[in-house]
Amino acid sequence: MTRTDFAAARDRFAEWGVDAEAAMARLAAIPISVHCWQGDDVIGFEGITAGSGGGIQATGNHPGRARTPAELRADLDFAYANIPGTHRLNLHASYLDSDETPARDELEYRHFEPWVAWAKENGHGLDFNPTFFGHPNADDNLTLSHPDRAIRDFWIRHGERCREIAARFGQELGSPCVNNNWVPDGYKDIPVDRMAARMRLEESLDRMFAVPFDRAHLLDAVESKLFGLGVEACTVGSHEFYFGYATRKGTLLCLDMGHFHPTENIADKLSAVSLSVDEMLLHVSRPMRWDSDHVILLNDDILAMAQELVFADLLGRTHIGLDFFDATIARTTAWVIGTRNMQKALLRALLLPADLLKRTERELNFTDRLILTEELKDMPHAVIWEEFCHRQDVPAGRALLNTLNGYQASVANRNQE
Ligand code: RNT
Ligand code: ZN
Repeated sequence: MTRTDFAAARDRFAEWGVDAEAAMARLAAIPISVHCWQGDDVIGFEGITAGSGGGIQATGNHPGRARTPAELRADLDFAYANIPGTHRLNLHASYLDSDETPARDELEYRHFEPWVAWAKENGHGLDFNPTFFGHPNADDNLTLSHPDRAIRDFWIRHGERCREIAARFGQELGSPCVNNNWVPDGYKDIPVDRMAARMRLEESLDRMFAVPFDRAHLLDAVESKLFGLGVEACTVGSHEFYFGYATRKGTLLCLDMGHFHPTENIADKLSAVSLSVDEMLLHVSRPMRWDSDHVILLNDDILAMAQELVFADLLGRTHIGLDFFDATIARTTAWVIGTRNMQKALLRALLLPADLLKRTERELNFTDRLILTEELKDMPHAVIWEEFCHRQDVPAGRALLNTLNGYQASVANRNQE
């Protein structure tokens, strides 16, 4: 690509009243919260090798899985170096970096200090998640809604410890830490007392969230789900449950793209939810037939969602997190391609003439709306993207292929015993 290519593309956008420079500047300022768990198939560093549990599953056995926090950080460093912009890391509580082996309800900030040091050094904000799965106390796929009070109390304590840790992350890094709560709770077969389960979940959450924290340090989020493996009949924390909870209690609502019926898209939900909830968290994912968490593609779902964020002016109160895990391909490549796809989708949205498009709809001119949305698909977005990568000093095209494969070759001999 030459400078002339870029200048020509920029002029074509300008003909539509779109400022490509401004679009790139906005994109550069949008942090994506990259999820640690793509790097090691959701296993974590507690020494439990049983796998993730809770109805979520990374499938595949590609060589190179990170086995230690140091390896995971090295992989992340590589990934970030190939993603334009400055981004956050989304950690799960099971990813502690410590010689100690604390129980989940004994976790403390010090068990995560190396992550904070690394984040400070690299300018990454940190987000956090209690880990309510992959643990003997979650074997029934019941945690915060478990009928046994002792088990509920254990998970409430875990949630409390995680809020303390997350708040400290936010304080240390000078950027609020989004602490997202997803519990696997549900029933394989048709329950007869959904109400009791939901009341227990609500009560546990209330206790967990009882201590107030400064919103400059900690933002609590809750994540709903439709169903999971082993909990096909009922999920206690359904969309209605958490939408209501977040609205009433003032937490963030996390919308995961894989957690709805297959023909629903959260692109349609964002504007609706945003009228009741102040801030939202996204888990950008790609469900295939079920909540399969495939690496996100630059497909219609992602494009529609990004367009909603831009057109409805929701970027300022939406935290964009990723949630996919594929172990059949190079894990660092999955991070890089998935995150770049989220950014490409945002860039395309930022390069649309929003006012012009909105006007056609206001004027009920659906014909022009159709002409414009379809014609604009052929605009030279790729040229702007390549220029953006170039300015941010990250590779694109064939250079990216070589870089990604070169790194994978360097980790492929990691022994997975
Ligand atoms: C599970 C949820 C949840 C997890 C992560 C690992 O269905 O999407 O967000 O994927 O917490
Ligand atoms: Zn999720």
